[in-house]
Amino acid sequence: MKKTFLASLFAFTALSTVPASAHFLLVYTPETALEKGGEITLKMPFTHPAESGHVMEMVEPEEFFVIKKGKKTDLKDKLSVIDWTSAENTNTAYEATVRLKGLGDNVFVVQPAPYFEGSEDIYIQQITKSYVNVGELPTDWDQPQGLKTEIVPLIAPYAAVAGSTFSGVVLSEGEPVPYAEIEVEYMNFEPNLETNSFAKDGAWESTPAFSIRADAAGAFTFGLPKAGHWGFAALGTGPDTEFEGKELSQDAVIWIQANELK
Ligand SMILES: [Cu+2]
Repeated sequence: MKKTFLASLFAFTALSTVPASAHFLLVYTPETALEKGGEITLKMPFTHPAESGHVMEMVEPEEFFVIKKGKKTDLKDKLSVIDWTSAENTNTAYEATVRLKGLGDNVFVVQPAPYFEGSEDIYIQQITKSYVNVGELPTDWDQPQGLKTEIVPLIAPYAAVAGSTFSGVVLSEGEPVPYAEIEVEYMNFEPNLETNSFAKDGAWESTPAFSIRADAAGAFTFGLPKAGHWGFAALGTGPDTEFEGKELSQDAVIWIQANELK
């Protein structure tokens, strides 16, 4: 009896003790479902979007590309350095302006260089995907992109609905990751593409950082209480576990947009 109580107490503690500040690499554009193509700009700060928190210094990403109709196009020459400002600080980030041609899904992938997090004495590398659809033609969103680690959506990331759910499967080298630890955050402070900063006021007064687990098959489902952009980060699911003699957390990040039903 006592043991059961303690076990449940521990389970509760484990669920409710969530890192107050989760790191997320953004690959942000305001509208992820477009009627037609044209130029869009993606902003890529490495920061804490739920609280307009610390912006971490970014160096040039190792890879930046888009996949469309299964074809990979390198976009590294589109990257340029910007300064990103949060309520806490300003630091180096990246942006890219790209032209979307034709109908279908554009799957943007950033593989940043490992970032050294001094407070934890580890490197963090968040391999991040975001999706922009043109003309309501689904082409690529349900496919894995062959990344070292990634979250494969089971619901189109640009067509999720507020009040409904989002589901995905966590993969490491193409294989599901049972019971993967996933952090979920809401983009509470709207990014301003003109000023390269977060909005002053948040959509919510306080934003919980949600910590969930995938199931035995590496799949998870999360309810989306509010319209907007949601980030999911599977922690340490990549095959690389060491960088320059230190522990590396190679994470899989996906961004989705929950829409209000009209
Ligand atoms: Cu941080």
